[in-house]
Amino acid sequence: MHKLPIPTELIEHENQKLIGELNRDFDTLGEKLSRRNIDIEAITSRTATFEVAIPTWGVGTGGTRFARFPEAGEPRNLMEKLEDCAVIQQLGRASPTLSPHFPWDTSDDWNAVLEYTHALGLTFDAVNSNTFQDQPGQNYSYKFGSLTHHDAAVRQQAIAHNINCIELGKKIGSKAITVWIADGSNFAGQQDFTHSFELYLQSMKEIYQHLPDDWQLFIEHKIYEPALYSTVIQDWGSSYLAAIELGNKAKCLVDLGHHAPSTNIEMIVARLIQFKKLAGFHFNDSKYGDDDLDAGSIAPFQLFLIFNELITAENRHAETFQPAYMLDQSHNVTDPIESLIASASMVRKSYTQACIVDREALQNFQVANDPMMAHKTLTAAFEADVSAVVAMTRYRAGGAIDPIRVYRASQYRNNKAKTRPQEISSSSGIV
Ligand code: AFD
Ligand code: MN
Ligand code: MN
Repeated sequence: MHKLPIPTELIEHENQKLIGELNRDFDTLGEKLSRRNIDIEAITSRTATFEVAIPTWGVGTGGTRFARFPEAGEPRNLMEKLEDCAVIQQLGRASPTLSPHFPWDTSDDWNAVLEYTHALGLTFDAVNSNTFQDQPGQNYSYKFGSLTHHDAAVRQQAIAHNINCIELGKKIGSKAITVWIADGSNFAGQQDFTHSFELYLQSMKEIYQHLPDDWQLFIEHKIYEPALYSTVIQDWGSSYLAAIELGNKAKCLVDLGHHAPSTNIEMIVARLIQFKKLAGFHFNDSKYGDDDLDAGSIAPFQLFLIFNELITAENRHAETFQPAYMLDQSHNVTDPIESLIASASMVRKSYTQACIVDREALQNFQVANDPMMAHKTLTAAFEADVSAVVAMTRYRAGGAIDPIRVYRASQYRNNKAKTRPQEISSSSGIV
């Protein structure tokens, strides 16, 4: 095992100061839960199994379409991104996998990348293709679309890129590709909705043919942006239709920020689970659109309700139920490492809360047409402070009881600022 970025002694030293308090909080919670016939140890073991992938693009400072304010010590290449992901995992212990984005994550020595990744105790999750941006040296522009462009040559270029992503993914041990396209229109009348969807299906079928048997194809829908009037895969309906057309290996990925405000996302999740088409999630939070804020920072109840659907399915052992979980956020005003640690912890917390819902009581109240008690049963789980369980999973796995405190004490970013110079440009980032 490669030397991990944060000194183990520092984690132990900081944990020593907090373990007494954590044990007391854990015991108090254990006692409360036992009154509801819930064994805290069983819940803690279950929580420890919940993992969420880190996107390689998440460890850099994000940006809006107005500007990006890069920080000193930002990772400049895949190896440095890997190191930052290792910090997140070392302290938080909830995110041992990472999701690369091509061609952003290039390397001329994939063996070295793999060796370093494994030495840091990490592995690769789903790969992501990028046909929403032109790359230097590319023959054709994606300005007017990629997989759905009118010109077959542009579509072929986009298809070839996706196939290339699968090939790269095979080298690094991925088992899925996520396809999000920016194709759409800005003007009523600009695009023939039916024709563009036909072209999409045609292109995706070619990509699908190249999927290895044990791979999956994740379709990510998004209601708008950068296309502002219509997008080709605007919602879960189009995503579902495409997944059905393509076959069993194609599923629908839900990015929490990709819906109209006030959409009942947990219902979409329930439907996709019922019909075996839920691929997984890109977790983040939002108030207005694809805001890419930290998971659970604005609408924690919604996050809980989504996990409630997932746990319902997990408990039923829903056939083929193995969703992929990832954080997809843009950190514009915080240190990305801190935000990603906090977000991974937040999704674990929601998962834990959903695990302690008294499902038998809930079902009985539903059947008895008692909305008040059904609601109270559900919200009792949301109101429970299960942070001690989440902190205990970190501690027992060798992580930090208070990971942000240890991260700050480690001076990791300041030390990196000495070897990773600050980018001067203030170009716009991912929107
Ligand atoms: C864009 C999209 C989407 C996608 C990401 C990476 O909004 O969330 O997952 O790019 O491809 O931000
Ligand atoms: Mn996303
Ligand atoms: Mn997005």
